[in-house]
Amino acid sequence: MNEADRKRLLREMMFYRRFEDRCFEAYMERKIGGFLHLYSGQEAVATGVLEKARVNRGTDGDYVITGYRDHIHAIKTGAPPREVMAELYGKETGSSRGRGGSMHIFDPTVNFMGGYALVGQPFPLAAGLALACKHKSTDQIAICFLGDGANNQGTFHETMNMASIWDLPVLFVCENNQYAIGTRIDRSTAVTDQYKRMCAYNIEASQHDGMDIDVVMEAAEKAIDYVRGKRRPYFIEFMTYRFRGHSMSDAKGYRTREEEKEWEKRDPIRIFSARLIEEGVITPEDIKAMEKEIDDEIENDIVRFAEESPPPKVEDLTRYVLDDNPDPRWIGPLQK
Ligand SMILES: Cc1ncc(C[n+]2csc(CCOP(=O)(O)OP(=O)(O)O)c2C)c(N)n1
Ligand SMILES: [Mg+2]
Repeated sequence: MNEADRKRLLREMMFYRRFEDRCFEAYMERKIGGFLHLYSGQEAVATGVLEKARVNRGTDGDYVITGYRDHIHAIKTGAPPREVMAELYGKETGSSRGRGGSMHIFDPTVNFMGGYALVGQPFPLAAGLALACKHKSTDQIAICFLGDGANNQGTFHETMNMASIWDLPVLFVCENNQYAIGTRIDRSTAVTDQYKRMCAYNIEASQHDGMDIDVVMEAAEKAIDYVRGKRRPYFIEFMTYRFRGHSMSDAKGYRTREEEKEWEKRDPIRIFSARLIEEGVITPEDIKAMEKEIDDEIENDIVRFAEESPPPKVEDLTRYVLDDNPDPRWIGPLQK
């Protein structure tokens, strides 16, 4: 990867962190309502995996699907950040026209297939997307991100079994942040290394550091090549940590400050920026300038767009609910 791309990746992760910090602030100002699950700390996973996937290619790209902690996955797949922020604000210009909110970002124009509130829901949907790739005989694949807590759902086991016996081209990305809301993984799960569970389904699997984007990219590239080439499922597990609470109302009483501090030392942005400085790719001054540029973009373009956009009209309440009245942007591959 050349220097310009490495710089861009650092900027992307810094942008994602600031985007989410800004969401936190807007929530405190009561401009964003409902549930809000932030991704701070886990940026290297979505950024690194999707960097190696085919994203931002309209409907020719790979399919990406995830749970409710979805803003950054949507943006990296190609959903415009303005539309993601407007969705959080519940505005008509949002990616789901303001009807979905934080947990339901959806943009089929770039094959970002959501954003789901139900834990475990994306597994079978990802298998369906992979089955569609198989039927279409393209070399597209489906990529399904999910948390460690989702792996005890019935859908997980049903999907793994089916993906294996049907040879589905799907990459399962387990973001193991070691907690499901306030429950530490060893209190809910007999086998805490999630990749080990794949031997029950004859699915290739591996586990890696999810805080170092270079490690993530290297592992993701191999896994994606495997799925795309062999037309078989693969399960990749990244060990990571969320820096904020599960959602907005979380005092984090279930974990110690010492543990949090240990993981904060492994902040993916800190690790990668230190490495780029050491490599001579970037200077601390460049990073400061980047921060300022990102702040300006988020404030003066993205947040402004969300704030100035109109809310949905009351008379449009049921619009886009039934398929006889679809969103014009979504007519196309989905309707064929
Ligand atoms: C079917 C279902 N059961 C329970 C919940 C409540 N719930 C929301 S998030 C969550 C924990 C999921 O943890 P994990 O999969 O590790 O994801 P993380 O939040 O750590 O990213 C639970 C139990 C839900 N949303 N859906
Ligand atoms: Mg978790």
